[in-house]
Amino acid sequence: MRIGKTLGVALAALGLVGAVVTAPAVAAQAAPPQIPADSVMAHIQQFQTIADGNGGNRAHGRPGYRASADYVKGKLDAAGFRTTLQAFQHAGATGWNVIAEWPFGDANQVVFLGAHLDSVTAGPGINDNASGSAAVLETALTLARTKPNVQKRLKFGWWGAEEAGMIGSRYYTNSVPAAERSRIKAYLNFDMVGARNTTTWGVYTDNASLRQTFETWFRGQNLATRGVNIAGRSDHASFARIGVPVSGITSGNDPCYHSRCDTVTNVASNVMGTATNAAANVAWQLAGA
Ligand code: DPN
Ligand code: ZN
Repeated sequence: MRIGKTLGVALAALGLVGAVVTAPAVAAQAAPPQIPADSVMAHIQQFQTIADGNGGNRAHGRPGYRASADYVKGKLDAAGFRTTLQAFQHAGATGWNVIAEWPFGDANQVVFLGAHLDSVTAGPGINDNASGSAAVLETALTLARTKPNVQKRLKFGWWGAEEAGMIGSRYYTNSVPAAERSRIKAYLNFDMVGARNTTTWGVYTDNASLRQTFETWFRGQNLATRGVNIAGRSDHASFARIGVPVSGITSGNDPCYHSRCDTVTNVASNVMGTATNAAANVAWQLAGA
């Protein structure tokens, strides 16, 4: 039924209703997305430029953070998302979470993807975590571009002040009304997903079924995985705390972790492409696209 409906929509869009066409060429429109690495790297470059123009970082309370939030929100707004800048206070400075909702699918069943948008003050934070921010952003933009039929509601979050102790995501989950908590069926975290020379992908072990969904996708790409336990070190912990099933992925070791050299040259295009397609394919699957 799903294929029939998608096919019909695709035919209508092409103005081919009533014409004789071969099915395979059109059915390809319902396939999971293939996101070009270049599209993701364009965001990475923008985050680097933002850091360069704002004292070399994108940290909480610094102008590079607000510029990062404005960049993400600007892209989402232009793509037709319903977006929110959620302000919070931490250490005498205002921080912001950027939240976007794709207003289709069952609002009682939410699939949430997120990444922290802040860097440390020491550097531009490109692997940590322009990488996850760009992967989630391009996934959201691809959703808006391709408009698959979704059964569940997709939401996206870019968290502030993670480096100060998951402050933004904790603020968000504390603000979620109790009735809404059980509607969030999965939260997937993307933190450090672009490291050069990544050979084995880390998949968070928190939830067996979500973990398996990622692992199956990586296996299909002939990519090796290992189970990782990030515990309380990133924003999935804020969601786990309110009872949401969580997972996520991360790339390999990173010698520039929390340093000045965590620049665009610290991430690889092919790794970013893999991370983004993992995010999108798993999100599409979980949302029943
Ligand atoms: N990205 C680290 C941080 O924000 O400091 C946390 C982390 C460690 C995430 C290891 C993934 C893997
Ligand atoms: Zn991080």
